[in-house]
Amino acid sequence: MRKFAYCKVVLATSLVWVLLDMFLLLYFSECNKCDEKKERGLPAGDVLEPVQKPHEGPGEMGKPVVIPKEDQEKMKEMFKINQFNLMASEMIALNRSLPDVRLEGCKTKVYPDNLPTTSVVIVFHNEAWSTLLRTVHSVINRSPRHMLEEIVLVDDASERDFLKRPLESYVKKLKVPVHVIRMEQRSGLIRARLKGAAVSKGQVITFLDAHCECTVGWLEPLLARIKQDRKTVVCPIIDVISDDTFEYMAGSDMTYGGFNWKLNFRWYPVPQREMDRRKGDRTLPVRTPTMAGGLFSIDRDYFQEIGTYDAGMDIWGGENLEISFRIWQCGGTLEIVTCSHVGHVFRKATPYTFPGGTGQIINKNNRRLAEVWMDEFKNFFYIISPDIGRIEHWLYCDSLHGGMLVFQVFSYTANKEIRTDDLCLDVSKLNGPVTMLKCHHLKGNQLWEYDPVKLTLQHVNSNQCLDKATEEDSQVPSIRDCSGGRSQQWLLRNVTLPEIF
Ligand SMILES: [Mn+2]
Repeated sequence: MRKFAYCKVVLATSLVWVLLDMFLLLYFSECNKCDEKKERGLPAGDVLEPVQKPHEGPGEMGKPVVIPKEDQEKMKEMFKINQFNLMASEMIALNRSLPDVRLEGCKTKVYPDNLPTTSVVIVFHNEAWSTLLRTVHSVINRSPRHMLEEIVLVDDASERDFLKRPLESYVKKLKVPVHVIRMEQRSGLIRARLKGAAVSKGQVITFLDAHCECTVGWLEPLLARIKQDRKTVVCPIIDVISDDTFEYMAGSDMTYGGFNWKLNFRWYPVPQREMDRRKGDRTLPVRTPTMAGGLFSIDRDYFQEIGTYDAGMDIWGGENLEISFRIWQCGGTLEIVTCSHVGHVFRKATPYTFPGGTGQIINKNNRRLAEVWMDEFKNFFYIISPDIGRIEHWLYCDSLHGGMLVFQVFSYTANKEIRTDDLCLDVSKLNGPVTMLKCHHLKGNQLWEYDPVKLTLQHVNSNQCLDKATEEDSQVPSIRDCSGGRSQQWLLRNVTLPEIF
């Protein structure tokens, strides 16, 4: 009887131990998710949320967030604050998982151990908590610790309270030094970036926007390229984070940066010559004429040597082309490193307000850009934007549309296209009206021969001449049999072009 009771005690205590073991085991295996739980907190509260399993939960693996019907009204209200779906952003973990969107050939590349360190400089103005901190966490979680010197957050005079004390105490707890620097008054992107660069210590300075997410392996190829050649300024491929759903969508390695004569930054397909130069290897960096501006890495000393940014530029606009022209004209190289992917929330409208309005600031910045870096090419800019300053009309058509005078400026290019921005004058049938189609550079229906004596523009494929729009049949010019009449005479106003033309 006593023996039986003894057995019961042993059995009961072992059961307790087994349960305790199981409890401990479960507790510690869950613990890697404890940090995640902490990081999901918004500044306002310590609301306990269920621990997310990785790759589940809203927005994990870069999946789109769907807002339930009943919250749609509130969602629309919140959208206005930052011009992106703030409600969706706040539902997503600050350290959400993302897919590995790199080309297969990138995943197996090996980089040297002794890469330079980088400081990551992020300028923000009234940024949302969730997007700003998601940027910071993605940098920390996806950068090798020994390459990351620090993160410098430069506050360009934000008004929101949570970006003051709460931000400072939050970043203090992170495992990488994060410094918050304040501009005393609204200074604009350039001056804020320069201040961030000045206080940072890494050999390389990496600028990021305040609503980005870095993906696995983003940093190593950027730093490796700068180590190879310190005069190379490098940009990652900029992936798209949807402003509506926060879905993560891989950007293309087949587009690079250019600009039009209004001095707007534009994406264009990577030309064949650049594919040939890389012998078809898409994992090699692409030389790009310009950068989008928000995301790039540059060697600290080289940044000084080229004179950094034009500090006379206000708020933003034009600074990305300015630094692109500066780099190329000061003996450097600008590249998109196709093995590096960073996501960015692209917005349809700017949430920022500027003294004097956005238009004026961008015009002023663009004038500085044109005057400093473009030599005679600046004429293209002034011609195409006559409201900006010295008005000088060159090949233009004026047409009346609903009582409003519309100026359109076309350039007759060395390839014999009649072009405005990236659209070309195209005609596809005899006696047909002209249309504007994307320039294909294959001549065909976009090839025009100008006769400087007869003043005609002959459409080569059809042998017909460009003729003025007639009152009765159309609003736009057409091609008709060449008659030598006045309605087929076109004056090309010249701009002085440099020797290379
Ligand atoms: Mn941005």
